[in-house]
Amino acid sequence: MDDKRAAFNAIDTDGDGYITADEFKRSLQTSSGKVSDSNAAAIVAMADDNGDKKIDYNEYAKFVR
Ligand SMILES: [Ca+2]
Ligand SMILES: [Ca+2]
Repeated sequence: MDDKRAAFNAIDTDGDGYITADEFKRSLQTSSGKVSDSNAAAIVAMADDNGDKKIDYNEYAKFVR
């Protein structure tokens, strides 16, 4: 398993294959303190190519490249 996939799976805590703003916020909070709902949503929106408010693995891979 490559690092990017491992990182994606670590953020996708319910394992449905999508990172939501909620999951993203939780992952950031553990590593770097407080993140507001709107900040988490803004970051998700940045990576979200197809506008479904979730980040799938392809979008994630493109975002962190
Ligand atoms: Ca998920
Ligand atoms: Ca998406």
